[in-house]
Amino acid sequence: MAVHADLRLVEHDEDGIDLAFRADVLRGFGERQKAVPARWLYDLAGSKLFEDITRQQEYYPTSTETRLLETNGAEIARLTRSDLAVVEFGSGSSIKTPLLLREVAAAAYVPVDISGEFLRQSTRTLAALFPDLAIIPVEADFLRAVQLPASVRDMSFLGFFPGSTIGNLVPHSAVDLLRSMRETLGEGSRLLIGVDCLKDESRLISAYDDAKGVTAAFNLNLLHRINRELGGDIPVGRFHHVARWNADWRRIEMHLEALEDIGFTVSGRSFAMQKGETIHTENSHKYTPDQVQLLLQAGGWSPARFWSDRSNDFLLVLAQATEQRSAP
Ligand code: AVI
Repeated sequence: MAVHADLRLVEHDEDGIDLAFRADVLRGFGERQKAVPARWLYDLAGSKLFEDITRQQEYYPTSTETRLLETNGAEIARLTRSDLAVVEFGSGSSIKTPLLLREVAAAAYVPVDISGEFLRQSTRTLAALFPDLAIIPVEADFLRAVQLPASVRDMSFLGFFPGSTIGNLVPHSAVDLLRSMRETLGEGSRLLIGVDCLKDESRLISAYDDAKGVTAAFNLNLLHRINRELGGDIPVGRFHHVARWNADWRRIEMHLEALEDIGFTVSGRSFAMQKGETIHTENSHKYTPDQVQLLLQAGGWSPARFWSDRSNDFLLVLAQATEQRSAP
């Protein structure tokens, strides 16, 4: 087993409060349309609930992408080099990673994730599955360029960004992220990315509002987290989960809707919400293949190969870092 710690610390105040979390919540609650960045949905409980979502029958992206990786793994391996370091962005529990690591000739695996606890857990699981692989976790916000550990710097890199997490960013931030990944991985690198495609609205709504209420619990967990970590007294039971299709932006939006007029405090600041008012907690953009191509190109990546399922529900794309040269 080769597990190296290269963990960066998130900034906390003297009471152990995550300063970035508090700043985002207080700013977001002060806006006309209340909103909290979706990254805060993923504490340990949120990450576990998300894993549970991926097992719900209505949530097709995970099963579809898994099949695409299983079916096309050998071809992906042929299109990538040996002495490879697989760098997974937002690795979470690294559930799909074994599918890739079994196929490509990887000498090292670098999971990059903001959740340290989750990162450590998944690192242990993968180390047991791949005893000869160097696993070098990096606790960092992958939305910015990340400095890769010195021990892998001479390897060729395959970025791995499955799950259509790119869809959780508004398009201009998605392009910024692709550029950051290009900066992190550098010249000659490749990126394997999964993107959820535009489809029938009713299927999308049930995928984000499953019958067992797992997505609802995932969304409401954010309020529990705020209460627990930021000293809040939000009456969680007076909110409910809403999944909406926004046709202009071609995205599913998750909101937490107040069921009655309420008041609460967070970190000593008071907030009020009227019945029907919402806190916007997540966007999940859905793209056509042409839009995926444009997004990647704008982010500094040249798509080399697209794989899709029969119903074109989901796309897996292998792209290479576009050579940097002057424009004509
Ligand atoms: C992580 N991300 C790609 C999921 C999605 O489908 O947008 C998050 C999610 N939210 C609710 N269900 C799933």
